[in-house]
Formats: sequence, C-alpha cells, structure tokens
Amino acid sequence: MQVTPGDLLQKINYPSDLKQLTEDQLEQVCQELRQYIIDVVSVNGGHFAASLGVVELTVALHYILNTPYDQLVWDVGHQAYGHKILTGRRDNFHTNRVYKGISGFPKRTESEYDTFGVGHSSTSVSAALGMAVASRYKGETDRQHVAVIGDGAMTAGLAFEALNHAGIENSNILVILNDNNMSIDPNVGGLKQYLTDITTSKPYNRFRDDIATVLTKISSMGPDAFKIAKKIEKSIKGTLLKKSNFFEAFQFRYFGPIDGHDVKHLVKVLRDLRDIPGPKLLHCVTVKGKGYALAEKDQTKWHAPGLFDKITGEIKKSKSEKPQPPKYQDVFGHTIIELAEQNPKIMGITPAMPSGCSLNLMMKAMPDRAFDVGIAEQHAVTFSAGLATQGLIPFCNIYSSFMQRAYDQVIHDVAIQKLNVVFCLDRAGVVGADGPTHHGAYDLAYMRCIPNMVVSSPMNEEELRNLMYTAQQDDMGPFVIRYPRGNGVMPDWQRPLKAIPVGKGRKISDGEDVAILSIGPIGNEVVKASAELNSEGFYPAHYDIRFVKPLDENLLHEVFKKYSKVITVEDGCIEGGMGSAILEFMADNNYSAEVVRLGIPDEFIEHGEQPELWAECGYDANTIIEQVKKMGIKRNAHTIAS
Ligand SMILES: Cc1ncc(C[n+]2csc(CCOP(=O)(O)OP(=O)(O)O)c2C)c(N)n1
Repeated sequence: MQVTPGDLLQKINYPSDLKQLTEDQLEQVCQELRQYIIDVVSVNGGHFAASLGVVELTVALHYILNTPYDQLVWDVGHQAYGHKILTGRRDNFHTNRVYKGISGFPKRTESEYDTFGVGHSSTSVSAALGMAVASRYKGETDRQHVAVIGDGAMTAGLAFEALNHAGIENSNILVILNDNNMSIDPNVGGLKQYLTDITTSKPYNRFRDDIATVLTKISSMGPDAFKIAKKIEKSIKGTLLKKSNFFEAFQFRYFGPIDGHDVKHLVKVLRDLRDIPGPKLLHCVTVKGKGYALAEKDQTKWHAPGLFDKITGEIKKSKSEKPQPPKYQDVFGHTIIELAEQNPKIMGITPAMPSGCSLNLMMKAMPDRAFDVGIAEQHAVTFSAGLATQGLIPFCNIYSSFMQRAYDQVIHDVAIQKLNVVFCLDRAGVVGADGPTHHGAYDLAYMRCIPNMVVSSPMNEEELRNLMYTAQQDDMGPFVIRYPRGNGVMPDWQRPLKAIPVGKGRKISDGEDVAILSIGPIGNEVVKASAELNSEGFYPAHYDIRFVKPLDENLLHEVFKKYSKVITVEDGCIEGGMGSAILEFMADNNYSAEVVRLGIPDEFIEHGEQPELWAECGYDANTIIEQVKKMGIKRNAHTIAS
C-alpha cells in the first residue's frame, strides 16, 4: 500500500535533496520521516521501534556526511528504515521485507548507500574500521567512516575486539553509540550499568553538551590547541565521572552523552567531529520507539510488532474460533520449566533473545536458573560448557543462524569434552521476512560433522517436548534439537513426556515405489503431499528421520532394501544436510537407488513468507507431489502392500 509522504519528505529522493534544506527545516523532516515509518510499517510490518529511535540521528548524519562517499555503517540494520527512505527507496519502502521487495536490512546490492550487509549484530565497528584503514592506505584522507551501534550490540565480544583494534589504528572512524538502554528485551550487563551511570550523572549532564562543543572548537584550531584540548577534556571527564572513561581506555576520544533527539544539536556536533582526526566515540542517548507513545512504553513488544492500527495501537492478530497450535518457541518455553521443576540440574541460557525464544518464561519463574547473557553467542556456549562441567544440564537456546557465531565454542568447549549441553536451535530453516542473514539453513550440515554430537529435529510439538525430555537425561553429551520459526501443528500439544531412543527414526506411512525421508516439521508438508497423492493413486512411503546423527541405520536398511527411489526433504541446505547423510549411508552400504534431494539449494535465498520460500526452493507440498509423480507409478489402492 502506498502512503503519501509529507511536504518536505516528498522532495527528498537522495541526501543531496536533504542538504538543500536549512537546518531550521530539519525538525519538520524528522517529523515527516517518523510519520512515514509509522504509516508504512503499520500496514506492512517489520521492525519498528528501533528506526523511530534514530530518526534525528539518521537525518543529521545524511545532512552532514557526504554519503555515499563517506561510509555509514548501521549495526544490525533493523534501525535503518529512515536511512533507506532518504537514500532512494522512499517509494519502494512499502515492499520492505515482502517477497521480491527490498530487504529489511542494509544490503550492498540494493544501494550504494548501504556500505555493508548486515542483519546479525555487532559487526559495524570492525567493518567501518576496515573501510577507514583502506581509505588511509589509499590516501583518501577526507573520507569519513561512521559506525552506528546500539548499546545492545555493543555487548558482543566482536564489538570489543573492534574497539580494541581501532584504538591503535590512526584512522578516521567515528563510532556512534546509540544508547537507548534496550536490546530487544532490556539490555543486560555491566556495560549497561556503566552507560546508565554516565547518562544519569548529574554533574556530567550539566556540562554534557558544552564540553563536546567547546573542545571540538578548540581542537580544530591546530595541533597545539588540539593537545591542550585533549588534556582539558581528560581532566574534566576524569573528575566528573570519578573513574576513567571506558572508551578512552581503548584510546577512543569520548564525546557525550548528548540528546539523540535534538536534530539541530546533532548536526552541530557531527559537523565538529568531522574535523577531529582519529578514533572517536559519540554517545547519543535516545528513546526506542520515540514519537509513538505505545512503543516508548513497551519497547520489547514494539521492536517488531507485526501489523497494527496506527490510531488505536491495536496489534492485528489472526482470529480463530478453534484452538490454534502453539509456536514452537512457546513449546520450548513451557516445557523447559516443566522439566526444570522435576530436574534441578536444568538451567536455561539465551544470548539476548529471551522473548524471541520464550526463555523469558523461565527467567520469570526461576530467576536463579535462567540467564540472558547479552548478544554474546560465543559466551553463551562456553558459559553453558562451564555449567555442564559442574554436573548441571544447560539448555542453551540460540537461533540457528546466530549459532554460526559460536561454532568453535561448540566444538572446542562442548563437543571435545563431551559435555551435557543441550543446544536448542530456534528459527531453523527458512525464517521468512528477515531473509538470508537469518535463515537457519546450515545447522544440520555444520552440526552433523562434529564427533560426539546428537543432532535431532522434531516433526511436531509433542516430539519437541519428548526430545527435550530425552536430552536432559544424564550422560547424553552434546545434544542439538532444531526447530523452526512459527506455529506447530498440534493444538493439544501438552501430552505426557516420554523418552525417545537416541538415533531412532519412525515410519509415518507405508507405501509403494517411492520413499520420502524427511526431517523436522517440514515433514508435515510431506504428510499433506501424501494425502493428495493417495487421492490420485500414488502411494509414497514416508519416514521421519528425526536424527541426522546418529542415523537410524536399521530404518535406512529397510528403506534401501524396499525402495529404489528415494526423495529426501529438509528445511535446510542440501549440501551436507540430511539428504547428503542418506547418500553417504547408501554409498557406505553399497546400495544403489535414485535419490532426489529437496532442500535449500546452494545459493542465498532472499526474504519472503516461509511457504513462498519453500516453494521457491522446491520443497513445499506441491513440489513434493510433482516429484513423486515423476518417479512413482500410478496404482489402484488395492494393489498396495501393507
Ligand atoms: C548475532 C546476533 N544475535 C542476536 C541478534 C538479534 N537482535 C537483533 S536486534 C537486537 C537488539 C539490538 O539492540 P541494540 O543494538 O541496542 O539496538 P536497538 O534495537 O536497541 O536500537 C538483537 C538481540 C542479532 N541480530 N544478531
């Protein structure tokens, strides 16, 4: 749906148009930009509160910087909607995150203003530093390099690694810390406390705006003045904060905290900072959801609220008379509490996704046994390993694509030591509108090659519960349970828990000619396809592999003895995934069969609804039906052997 932008915004196609306006007009631009984001996201969905919080920063940055020559890197990129609208994508913005539309994150192939592809957090400082060092090497001394990073993203090790390096590179980099005190959920940790101390320090705040301005003025007067300014700055900040500044310990010059919603002041400060060489950090204080009262009040809910009525604030939910199946994440969230009530060894860990993975339920019910460790996947895994060395059984819940960050920790800290850590990989398979950075495409492949691992995926909610029950038994070793984003298939999912023998698959239906092997909830597409095929006289067998490691060898002997045509179906990459495991089994055991592998092909899949992407990749029910018809023989029902 097209939305009409305000009078000034209508005329801004690119930052060059923005620069034609006077500084006095920028407040109106901000107001119109904010309204445009509200208008479009309310009917189109997407991330919301983060972009509202950086409207003034976005306008000021594009007003002062010479983008795209100057390099502006957004961390995560979920807050870059204003940036997209000001850089040539205003009229396409209604296609944001829609199948075949523009991406919800900055993307180099989409615009020259998108300097770095993002989606996962905490990469901006490293990337901007790389750009700054490249500019220095090429002699482009006039070029600016700016990373905008949130206080949540700043909690990751990667961001600290970059700060540590940037401090010693004499390159032109400005890190803007967008401090809104929030991650998706409230931010956590010592750094958050430190930032709160700075922003609430009364004496500091009295001087906060003046210091930055005066000092930048002095330092632009020449090398001697620059040295003097640095000295004054150090002593003032030292006195005011009564301890040394954290960022200055990294050899950054620290400016702020300043009000990130005062666009005119931002313009002034950014203009001054442009003239100061070396690594600098500007601490901006903002409010997530700024300008939309409900979002300011409940920032977690409005991080990505879905469609909503912008007047009443009512978030639209599909209504149904019948009980609906739960989300897999909620099955996890409720089941871990149920298990933990019986087993005192169980602990819950999430790196910054408590509401995303529903561990928030356990954090509330058992605060001493459930931890949000910040955006720190590597730490989450090794912290879990530490707990496991002491006989505890951590359930470490990490989105499949974010787990890519912690691969070494999985191998080095958990698998080699055969520790009892249960990895619950949420958002496995294609995830929908977040697109290629977030698709959980690779976990089956990257986990099944690790010794000591059990790698499983449930076909439905009951199976998820039973796999969780199985994994928390003693001496299971490292145990992966992967499940997708979204709802399951069983409205009556709270069934009694029972153990599943490790490495045992199951036969869903007998058949003729063709066997379909699936893993995980995508098996429900096979069930759908089979019903349709049966009505047309095709009778494929269906097996739920359930474990890609260890494989159910008895079941696979049965399959290859009975069937010479096999289709494998997985919501994961074809290369190295479940189908590959089946081919390896076939070769190792000297079977020969025609095997067709359906799954995510060897390319990055863009965003869209999950069913759209299953169809595009070729593993939805329709494609399975076509494939079976190509390989199978049409029969009368009475000829089918049981
Ligand atoms: C590696 C990684 N882990 C987790 C996430 C999920 N995630 C997206 S935004 C976000 C919070 C970011 O907080 P902050 O940087 O403070 O930005 P804000 O939304 O507050 O503006 C998280 C945890 C991610 N994108 N990447």
